[in-house]
Amino acid sequence: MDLSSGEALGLSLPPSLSARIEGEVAILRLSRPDKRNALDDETILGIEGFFDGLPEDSKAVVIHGEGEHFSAGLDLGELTERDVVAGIAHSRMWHRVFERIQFGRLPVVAVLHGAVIGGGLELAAAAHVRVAERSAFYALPEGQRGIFVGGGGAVRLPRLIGLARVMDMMLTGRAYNAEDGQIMGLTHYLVEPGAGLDKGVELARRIAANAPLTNFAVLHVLPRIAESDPASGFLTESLIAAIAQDDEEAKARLKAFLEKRAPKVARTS
Ligand code: 1HE
Repeated sequence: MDLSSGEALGLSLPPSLSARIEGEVAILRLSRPDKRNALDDETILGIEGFFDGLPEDSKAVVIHGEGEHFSAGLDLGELTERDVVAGIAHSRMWHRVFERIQFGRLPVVAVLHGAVIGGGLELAAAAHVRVAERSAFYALPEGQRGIFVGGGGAVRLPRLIGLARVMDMMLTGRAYNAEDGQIMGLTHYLVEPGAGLDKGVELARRIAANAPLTNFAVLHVLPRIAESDPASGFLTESLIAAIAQDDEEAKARLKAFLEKRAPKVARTS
């Protein structure tokens, strides 16, 4: 896909970010390759600005990185002079922005390649679908750097890959490769180098074609059900199922299937 054909998004983003529109899909690129897409405050706040400024008709988002790496994580150059109070505020700022991704209006696909480290992995964990190119590798070198994850990784990563793995990664600095990440369920799709963005946009288009209420329920209701006690979860599931099926969009889609106007589920090879 020729991404340069996409329409530039008229947002004022920092130089470390760029954004384009491909129909219903908005594409955000981390564009600071000389610093391996390290995430400084300006970039994190720029990500927030991107999500705040998305056009009404955008239906899904893809995030990817320019250059050889997705992201080297927190910009370590910004860290040295921060005291405890400023450190808490900084981490809470990351939390706010990444919550905006995870619990925002639109499904987000992250396309990962090269280094996906520290805060870069935390950013990826806030997305809803993750595509990895075979070059991707994952690490949490916070132990070696004398710091701790601060972008929600302590909450999101154990839920994705298990507490034991996250402990090992943080204690020993172990890195996992793209195949490992796929096997452990960190990523959903594994593709050849250079094929990630096309795959991410293809998935985002498929997601954008869903009924809006279903996408809302998957983003906002499903995670709450998964975290709740089973009795509350079952009840909430019944409520959202009833609300979704009552929507005109659902009725039209079900009718289309019954009248053989909608595609069947394709068997996988
Ligand atoms: C950086 C950063 C960064 C690179 N902050 N400047 N993250 C880390 O501990 C990862 C640190 N980075 C690396 O291990 C490597 O840079 C990479 C494996 C990602 C890439 O290696 P390479 O050989 O391609 O690049 P490089 O030569 O190491 O780096 C190129 C430049 O990017 C260089 O700057 P230059 O001015 O000398 O050219 C590096 O200093 C710079 N650079 N990574 C600042 N992270 C919310 S809490 C989250 C906590 C964390 O994220 S901890 C994990 C931090």
